Amino acid sequence: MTTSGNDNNDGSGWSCAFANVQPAITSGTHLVTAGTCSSVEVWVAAGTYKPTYLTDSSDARSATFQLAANVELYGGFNGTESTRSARDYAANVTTLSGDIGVANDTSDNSYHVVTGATGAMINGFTVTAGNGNPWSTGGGMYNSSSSPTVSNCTFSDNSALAGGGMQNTHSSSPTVTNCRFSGNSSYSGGGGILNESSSSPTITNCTFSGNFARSDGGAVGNADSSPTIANCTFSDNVAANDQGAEGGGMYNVGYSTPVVTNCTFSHNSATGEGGGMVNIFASPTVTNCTFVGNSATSGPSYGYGGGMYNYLSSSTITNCTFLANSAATNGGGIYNNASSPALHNCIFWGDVASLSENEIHNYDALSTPIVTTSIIAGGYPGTGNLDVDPLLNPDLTLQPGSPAIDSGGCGSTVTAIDILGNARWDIASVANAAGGNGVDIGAYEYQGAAGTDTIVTSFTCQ
Ligand SMILES: [Ca+2]
Ligand SMILES: [Ca+2]
Ligand SMILES: [Ca+2]
Repeated sequence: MTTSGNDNNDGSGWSCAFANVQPAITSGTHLVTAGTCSSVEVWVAAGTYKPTYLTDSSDARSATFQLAANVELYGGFNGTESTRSARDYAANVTTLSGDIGVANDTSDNSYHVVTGATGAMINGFTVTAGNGNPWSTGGGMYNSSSSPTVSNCTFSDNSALAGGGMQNTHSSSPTVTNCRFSGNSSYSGGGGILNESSSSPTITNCTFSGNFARSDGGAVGNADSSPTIANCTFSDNVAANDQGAEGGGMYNVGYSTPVVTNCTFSHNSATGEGGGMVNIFASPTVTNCTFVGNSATSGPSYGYGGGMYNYLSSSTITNCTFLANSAATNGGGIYNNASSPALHNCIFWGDVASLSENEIHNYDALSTPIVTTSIIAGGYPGTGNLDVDPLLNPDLTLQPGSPAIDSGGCGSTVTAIDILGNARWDIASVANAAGGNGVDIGAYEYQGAAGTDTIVTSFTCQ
């Protein structure tokens, strides 16, 4: 379909394309229902498209792109391609815009630009200008009891009561890959994405930047939800209000147990607690991640846990690097309240707290983190811990001679690859930690110097 098409066409080729997306989805659904096809691809040429499907015939703002099972929506064509692989979605920007009604006036825009469906796919679009406010969630995309596949999409400048870019609710677990969430905002939680009510998407190779939540979870909020998040970056996201918002990068609450691997959290901020991540009644598994320059900003009543804030949480944190995070009060690196995370093979260095405990602050006697084979500025009790400059490069990789090299310990959460996907390995000339097998401390494994360093074993470290 193209912006110059006609909805009376049959959509079988570029010369007889539809003009709007929804008639193409409907036509595709008919083909699937009739048994003509098991699935249908809808190809959409560059341009800007507005939603036409009303979920409430009395409310123009209910207009949405309603996805359908087995109808795969692909954007990014120039309108001449004969194969899907010939499209270039970066060059041929294909926008699904919720800016209906008065142009550039968001107050009359669609509540949800896109509404998902299980078995549906959306791939290669920019989704923008959704506005769920004041009462709706999921400004960019709304998934309720539906788990579509979302790939190669940009969600930008959407807003909602919650889940500004995307809301996943009632057991919705979409697969979200190679997507970008920027400039989305929510009045309450989850500026970029809010997952709630047993919704546990798989989110891979995504970036979250410049999203905002007025309450909790500038980039991502998880409530009773346990997404799997890998190879993602969270930067410059903000949770802010004057009452103490939490989790600039990620906010986990209510028995959520997300698995977060190979991710970076940098320069996120929260006015209340946890510039990088907050865990409340929630215990994520965080592996091979970096927390750099995140901040909890508002003292004296708030500002706890620049990198991470834990309350009634027992997170498992392995091979993570905390650097230059800051707290306006306590716990520049991490703040534990009735929480005892397991910190294994981690670096806490150069974090700053205005009042006390630059690196690890334990608020009460119930907070007894187990810290092992880690480098902690100022030291920390535990097996194999070091208080020595980890010799980090500006990109957080290890310099030659770093004391982090081969100083990590084994364990079930130690992975055979690091944050970059490089192998973890044992350098012959460097002594290993007691009980270790050559794994380094921190998110990055030192890759050695060619002709100098020798791998002495294949890596097994359980
Ligand atoms: Ca408008
Ligand atoms: Ca090593
Ligand atoms: Ca060694």
